[in-house]
Amino acid sequence: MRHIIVGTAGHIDHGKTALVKALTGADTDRLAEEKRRGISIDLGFAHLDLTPELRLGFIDVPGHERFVKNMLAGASGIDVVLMVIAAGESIMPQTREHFEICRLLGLRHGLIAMTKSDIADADTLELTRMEIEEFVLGSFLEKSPIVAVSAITGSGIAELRDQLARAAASASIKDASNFFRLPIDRSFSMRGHGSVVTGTLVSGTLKIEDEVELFPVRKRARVRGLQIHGAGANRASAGERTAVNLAGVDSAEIQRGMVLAPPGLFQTTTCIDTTFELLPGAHPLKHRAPVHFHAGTAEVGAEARLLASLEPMKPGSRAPVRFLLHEPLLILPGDRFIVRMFSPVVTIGGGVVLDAAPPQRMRRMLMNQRLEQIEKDGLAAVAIRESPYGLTAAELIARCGRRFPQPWYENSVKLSSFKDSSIDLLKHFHANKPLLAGMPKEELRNLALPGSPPFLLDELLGRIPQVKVEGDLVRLASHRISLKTDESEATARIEGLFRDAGLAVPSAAEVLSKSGIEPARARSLLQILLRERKLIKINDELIFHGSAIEALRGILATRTGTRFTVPDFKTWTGISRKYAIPLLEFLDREHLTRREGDGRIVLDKRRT
Ligand SMILES: Nc1nc2c(ncn2[C@@H]2O[C@H](COP(=O)(O)OP(=O)(O)OP(=O)(O)O)[C@@H](O)[C@H]2O)c(=O)[nH]1
Ligand SMILES: [Mg+2]
Repeated sequence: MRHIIVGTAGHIDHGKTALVKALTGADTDRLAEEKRRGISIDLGFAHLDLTPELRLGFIDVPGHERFVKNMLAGASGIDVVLMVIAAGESIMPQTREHFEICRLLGLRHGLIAMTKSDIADADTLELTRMEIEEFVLGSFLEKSPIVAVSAITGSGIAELRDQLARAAASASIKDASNFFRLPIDRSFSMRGHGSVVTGTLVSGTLKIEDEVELFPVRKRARVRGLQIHGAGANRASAGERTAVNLAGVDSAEIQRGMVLAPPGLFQTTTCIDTTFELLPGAHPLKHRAPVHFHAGTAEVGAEARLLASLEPMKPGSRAPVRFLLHEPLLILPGDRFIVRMFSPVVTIGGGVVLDAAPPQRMRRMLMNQRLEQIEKDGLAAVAIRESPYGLTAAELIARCGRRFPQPWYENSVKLSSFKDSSIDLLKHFHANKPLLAGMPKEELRNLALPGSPPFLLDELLGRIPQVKVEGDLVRLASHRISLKTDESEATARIEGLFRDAGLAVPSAAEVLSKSGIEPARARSLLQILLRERKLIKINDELIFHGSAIEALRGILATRTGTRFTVPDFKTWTGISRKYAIPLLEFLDREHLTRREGDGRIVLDKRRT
C-alpha cells in the first residue's frame, strides 16, 4: 500500500479542520481549549484509505500565527500540501507564511481547496480563484488544481478526493531503503506500556525489537510495539504515521523535537553550514542575528553567521550561512529547515543543510568556496578530499547520513604520490642498508602514510609491481643483497665455523668475533645465512648449520617409532645435555619427535 502524508496549510478559520473532517470523518481538534476557542492549537492526525492501494495520512495544522511553530513540526513530514483558502477571505498572512514554509521545505506537490463555497456567490468564487492563481504563479503549486468545496454541504468533496488521489500518485514516496529516522511530534506514557512516541517515519523502516537511539540525548531503547495509524503492526515503513512503544527510556525524558534513529551511526551537531534563502518580505539578515531554527519537529535558538559577506543579507537572495545552534540536534546533510525571526516572530527563510559537521576553524572565504564545492561535487567527495587518506563507510555514513556500499573510499589525490615516494624511500633504505633484505612495513607506514589504517599500506603496495612484500618486510623487487669481497669471505668463515662444529656449536657471539669484520656487518651476514636457511636458529642462543640438522634427521629416520629418553638421545648423537635438551624441544616443534610420558617417541617423518 502506498502511504502519502497530506498536510493542511492556510490561514486561521479558513476551514482546514472542517475539511479534514469532511474527508475522513475524524475531528482532529481534540483539546478542550481547541473546542472552547474554536481554533486548532496543536497538530491533528487522521487518515483515509482512498483506495485499497492508497492510504492518506492527514496532518491538520493550526492557522493561528501564534502556533506556526506547531505547524512547522507537522509540515516537515508531509508529501502533499492541501492549501486551504476560504472563498471571500482569499490570501491572508498565514496563507502566505504557510505557503512559503512549504516551498522552503522543498515540497513539490499539492492542491488548493477553496473552502466555504456554500456562503460565497459566483463572483466571489471567481475573484478568489483569480487571486489564488496569481498567488501561486511561478511556484510549485502553479499547475495544481483549485477545487471549490464546502465542508457543510459536502459539495466538491468528491472532486477533491479525486484530485488528492492524483497528487498522491505523482508525489515521490519517502525512501524506505535508507536509515530510518522518526522525528517525534508527540510523546506520552500509556498505562502498562510505558513510553510511546509518534511521528512520521521520514525514511527507512522500523521493526519490533529493533534497537534505536534517541537524539539528541543519545539514549538507547528497544521497540516494544508499533502502531501505524492506530493499528498494531510488526514493522513501519517510510511515509507511515507511526507510534512506537519504547522500552528502556522514560517518557519524561522524551519530547517533541527529538529523533529516533539507528543506534551508533550518527552524531549530534551544534554547527551546520547551509545554503539559505531569505524571503523577499523579510528584513535584511544581519551577521550574528539571533533566530529560531526549525528542522524536523525540533525548534532551537540559533545564531546566523553570514559566510559570503558580512554585509546584511538582501531579502529575496540566497547565500551560504552557518548556523550555530544553542542546543545539539541530529540533523543531516540534505535536511531542510525553516528560520524565524525573534521579534516579531515571523518566518524569514529556510534552506538546506550542506554539512552538519563542518571544519570549525577556517577562513570565511575558504568556508564559502568549500560550500560551493559541496554543492557541485557532493559532501562525500569533499569529505574524502579533506581526509588524510580516505574515509571508511562508517565515517561517511555519520557524515552524509546515507548508505555507502564499499568499506573504504580512498583519497586518490593524496595517495597519488605514494607510489613514487615509497619507491624513493625503499631506494634510500637499500642504499643505506644493502645487507638487509628489506624495510620493515611499519617503518614504511610511519614514513609514507603516518596515522593511516594498517590495511591501506598493503592495499597500496599491492598495486606497485616494482615493490615486493615478504612477511613483515618490503623491498624493491630489483633489490639483491650484494656482498663486498671482505663480506663474502666473512660469510664463508661464519658458515664454515658452524658447519665444522656439527651439533656441538659455538655461541653466535664467538663466531661473529672470528668473522674478521666489524660486529654490525657480521650480524647482517649472519641474518642473511639464516634467511637462506644455511643456518638454523633453534632458540635465542643456539644456531646450527643446516647440514648438522640434516644429519640429525638421518639419525632419527632409522629409528621411527622408537621410544627413547634424553640419555638415549645423547648416546645416538654424542652430544652433551646442554645441546640435547634444546635440540629435542626443536625436534618436538618440528614434529619429528613427540613427548610421551617420561620419554619421547620418534615420529614417522613421512606423516609430517
Ligand atoms: N459555511 C461554511 N463554514 C465552514 C466551512 N468550513 C469551515 N467552516 C466554519 O469555519 C470555522 C472554522 O473552521 P475550522 O475548520 O475550525 O478552521 P481551521 O482552518 O481549522 O482553523 P484553525 O485550525 O484555527 O486555523 C468553523 O466555524 C467552521 O464551521 C464551510 O465549508 N462552509
Ligand atoms: Mg483547525
